[in-house]
Amino acid sequence: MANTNGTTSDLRATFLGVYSVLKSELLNDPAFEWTDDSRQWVERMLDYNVPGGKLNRGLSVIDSYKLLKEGKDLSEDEVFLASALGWCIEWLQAYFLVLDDIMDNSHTRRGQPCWFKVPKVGLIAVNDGTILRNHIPRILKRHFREKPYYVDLLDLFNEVEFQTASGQMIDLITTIEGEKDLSKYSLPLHRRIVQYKTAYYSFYLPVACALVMAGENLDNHVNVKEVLIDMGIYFQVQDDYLDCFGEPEKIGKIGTDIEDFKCSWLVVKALEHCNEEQKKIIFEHYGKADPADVAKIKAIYNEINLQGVFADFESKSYEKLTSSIEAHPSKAVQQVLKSFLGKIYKRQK
Ligand code: GPP
Ligand code: MG
Ligand code: MG
Ligand code: MG
Repeated sequence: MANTNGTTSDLRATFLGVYSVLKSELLNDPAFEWTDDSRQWVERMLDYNVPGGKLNRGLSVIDSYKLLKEGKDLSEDEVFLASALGWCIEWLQAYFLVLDDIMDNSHTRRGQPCWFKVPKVGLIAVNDGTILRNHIPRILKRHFREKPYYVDLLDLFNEVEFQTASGQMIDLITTIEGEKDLSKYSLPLHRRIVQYKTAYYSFYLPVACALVMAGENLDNHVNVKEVLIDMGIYFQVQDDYLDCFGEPEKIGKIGTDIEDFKCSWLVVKALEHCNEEQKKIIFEHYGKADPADVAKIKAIYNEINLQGVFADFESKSYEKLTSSIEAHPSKAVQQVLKSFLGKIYKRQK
């Protein structure tokens, strides 16, 4: 049975089964002298932070690998390996989110308090992030060491992590206290931030993992990468939109972009569409924690119908992405990209 993500519930169950295997390997890693306390801490930390999301990135590795194999049935071993790579991306995502929530001073994530907000966790979460990050090469070493593409995988994860951390850096330094300057917020700056902080790890990485596992050389797939980066940018614009206009119960988090003075797509578009009077109000009240300031910004977003501006962007992006996908010579690759786009178009969470 296919659910709304186009993934069968069977596949999801298999994928979750692989999580249990990987977790138990990590909790018995011979490189550390475990105690009951330490094992329990890591197990609780993993269960809290790794499997609770939509799992889109992880499941996409298996979906993409299948499509690249053009309908041939996958062996049990191939399903396990594609799932393990999918989980490496989910681990990477967990690591990013644990730290991002501290940096963004967020409250909730996936419908529960952010990990650093949990009693007795606090800034231990920083080290937990480091542990999560270190689990990735351990998973890869255990399951892929003998593969001819092992180095390519390590290199891919390293490159993508560097790109993401660099994107996060520019996301953060635009908000430095005392240097807040809305006049530098523009569409090109927004694009640069979101391309690096989101698109590589969320969109390029799952397909790149599947391509590497299928024996492909990534240098031969630059055009696939370009489409995925554009899709990732569209995805982060949706994230920025949902931060303000999404339902917290559906997206599982409470937005903080206005309070945090983020270079969000919404504020960039608001500055483009507002009149001088509204602009003055935005300059005065953006980036303040007081709910009264936030309400003033949201009122302007409504006055200038940002929801309509976004709806327009959404349909235009869909059209553009679809035509770039259809320009690709391989039908299998087209299917991979279309399945990605289908999963995120008009998403509410
Ligand atoms: C999403 O930004 C970007 C990330 C989660 C990457 C974080 C990278 C690190 C190196 C820590 P966001 O803050 O808009 O995401 P969300 O809205 O989910 O908090
Ligand atoms: Mg955040
Ligand atoms: Mg952030
Ligand atoms: Mg966000």
